[in-house]
Amino acid sequence: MIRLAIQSKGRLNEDSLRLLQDTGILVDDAKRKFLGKAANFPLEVLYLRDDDIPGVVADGAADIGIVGLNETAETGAPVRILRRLGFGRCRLSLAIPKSVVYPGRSWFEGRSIATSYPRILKKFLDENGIQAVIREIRGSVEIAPAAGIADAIFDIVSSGGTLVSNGLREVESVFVSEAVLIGRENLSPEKQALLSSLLFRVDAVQESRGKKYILMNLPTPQISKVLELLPAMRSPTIMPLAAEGWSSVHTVVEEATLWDTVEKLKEIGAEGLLILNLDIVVA
Ligand code: PRT
Ligand code: ZN
Repeated sequence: MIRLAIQSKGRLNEDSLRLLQDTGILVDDAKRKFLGKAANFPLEVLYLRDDDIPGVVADGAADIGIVGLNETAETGAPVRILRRLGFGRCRLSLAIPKSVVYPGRSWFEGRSIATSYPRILKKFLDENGIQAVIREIRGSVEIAPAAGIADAIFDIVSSGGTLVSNGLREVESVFVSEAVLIGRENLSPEKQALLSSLLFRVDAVQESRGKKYILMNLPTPQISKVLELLPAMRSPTIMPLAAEGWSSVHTVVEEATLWDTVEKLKEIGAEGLLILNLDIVVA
């Protein structure tokens, strides 16, 4: 049995559960439950506040966890970053009142900065030789300058909307974060084997995301053009059609550039394009 800690509610909860679901592991979405058990994999799920996850994994109360890289860095817990998971993307930035002229980092010298991330902020200030007062506050950091609590803030930014609506301006982006899968050191051979099997599935899920499966018919002489057009297409499946001089080409394409690709394929004579959702790619 391997034990995974995930956020019980909040921004990472849904994506964490979806990742498990995509790996084919069935857990009940028991938000009010503390500990759940997967129906078809030797895995327990511990639902926690995100702040507690790195410590719980480091202590061994859980073996692995899904949490923001920001929380992992802030706690300084001795855990391994096993995988970057591509959701919960954000950054930790310094922001100042928007009316203030910003000459550069030296502006922070002698100022006070409100944050829930004192450790990451201190590292940045030390690296830049800046002496500033760190005021640690939990929650609603963005109101600190208007409330006269601090001159500036150091906080999570995603769209930037919260800063704007509080009259603040992002001036330094310090730390880039996303959800990560963390693990503790020294797993037993049994747990290590379960972790390897889980990572294998996670990698397959990640590999499949943002991709589509495309099938098309093409005049056979055009096949070399299709290979030029889709350099990512390492080994497309090419099959002759019953109609003389035509082939069927099947491959995987990136969803982000799907429509550009479709247009170009049409230009070189592709017909009967079929675009399908892709469940899993196992490399
Ligand atoms: O209850 P618990 O302690 O578990 O949750 P929490 O309230 O501490 O954390 P939660 O659920 O808000 O966030 C969990 C994690 O999601 C964070 O640690 C980050 O890794 C990640 N994440 C990604 C974010 C954001 N994006 C984000 N935008 N966490 C917080 N925010 C906040 C930000 O501070 C700002 O105040 O959302 C607000 C809106 O951001 P803008 O820039 O889009 O306006
Ligand atoms: Zn939290």
